[in-house]
Amino acid sequence: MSAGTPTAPTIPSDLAARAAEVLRGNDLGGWTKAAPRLYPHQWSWDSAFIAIGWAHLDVRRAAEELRTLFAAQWATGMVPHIVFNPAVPPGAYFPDAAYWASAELSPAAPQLPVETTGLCQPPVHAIAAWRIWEVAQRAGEATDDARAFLADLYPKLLAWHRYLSTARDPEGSGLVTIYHPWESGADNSPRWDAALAAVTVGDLPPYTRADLRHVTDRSQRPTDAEYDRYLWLVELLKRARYDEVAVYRSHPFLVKDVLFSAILVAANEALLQIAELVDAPDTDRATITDWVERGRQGLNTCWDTDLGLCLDRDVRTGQPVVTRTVAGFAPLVAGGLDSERRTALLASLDSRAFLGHPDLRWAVPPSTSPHDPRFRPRSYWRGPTWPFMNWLFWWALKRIGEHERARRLRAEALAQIAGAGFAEYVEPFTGEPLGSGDQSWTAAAALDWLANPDDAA
Ligand code: 2M8
Repeated sequence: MSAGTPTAPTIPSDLAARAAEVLRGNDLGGWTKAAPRLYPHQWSWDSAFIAIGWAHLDVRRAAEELRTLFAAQWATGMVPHIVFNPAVPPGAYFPDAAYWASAELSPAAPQLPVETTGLCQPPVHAIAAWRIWEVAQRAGEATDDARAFLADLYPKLLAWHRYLSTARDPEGSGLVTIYHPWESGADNSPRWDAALAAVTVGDLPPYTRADLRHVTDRSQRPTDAEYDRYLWLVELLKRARYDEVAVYRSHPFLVKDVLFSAILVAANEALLQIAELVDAPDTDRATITDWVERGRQGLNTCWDTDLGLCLDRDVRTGQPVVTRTVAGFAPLVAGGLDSERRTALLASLDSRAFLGHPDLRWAVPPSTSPHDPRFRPRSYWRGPTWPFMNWLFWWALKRIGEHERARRLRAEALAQIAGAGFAEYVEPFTGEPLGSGDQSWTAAAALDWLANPDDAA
């Protein structure tokens, strides 16, 4: 099936039931593992997408997912990228809680026994919280409980967004700085190659990777050289005791991440809706509105006319990061586009570099464009397609009124899940499922799409 061919996928009637089984299988009561073995902890942005899935099964359980995550929020407002599962034996996931030692090193970290990493991930949480509310409303479950959940979460979300808009953007650029590729969620994307190449790995204690025990085909996971750099960056963050000012002064990896920043813009718009619902003070609303505007202006400064994409910026060199990845479509997620920018972005999306590539098995965006020289179809964020990314772009297209494109993307993405199962990621040409099976956020995306057939466009 080529990208240009209209598809009429057959969606198995039990797909929603199977998706629900995946979530239930990964449910540890109050929070959900990102995947059964490869990811046995609670991941921040996975959790937000997972909550959307839960909303279709049990609104209270959906709310609980976010509540558990935010119980581990740092005093700085940061929502940590992983909240560790104390029941996981040492060595089963690496680097583990003891390695990060966040409570020992930083007064801002949550108190033991809660243990987390010292990094964060894209802020999709307000988007998820609002989606839960929408689902509850549709199901006639927009109860006092659901409203109380949003009222309770609102100040935490505000503190989270404030942290990102200040500590992570001391320049006031509207763009969020990440300290580590893990913060982008797109770990080994070519977006990080140049900044990582500039990192000199120092005296790193020996370590054993746990991921390769679960995914034995090494080509699907980051390389050892990449892992050395990931761990060296963690080492440096630990030496700075996770202190933002110290990190900003000395850290060798500081990059303005456009997709992260665009998600923050969209999340701020969701936060405005929540603010309205919970009757937050006008001053909060004015602040959030400023963040939205600043974020969009920041993204405007990252536009690359030749590629028709938005590019990350390396803070250390001041240079744009020239790559063709799905992150380049960040302004579609941020919204508020003028017609020229919108036309250019949609042309890039439809082009042979992305959805119009004739060899795609399903017309869903590859993480890295097959036209990028560093494209690798089986290697993690260097080419494969990611079901929850399809959800994010479907949601974004709908939000900006591109209903027909959203409808097509949803149909193709569902056909992919019907064909490849609840895989973590998928080879874009062959449709081979890669990484972990039974990945929670893949199941959550399926549940959200299947619960609302009228929501297709
Ligand atoms: C992947 O990242 C983790 C590190 O955070 C890993 O490779 O061990 C990424 O795909 C990330 O976006 C995701 O949140 C996580 C869990 O699904 O796995």
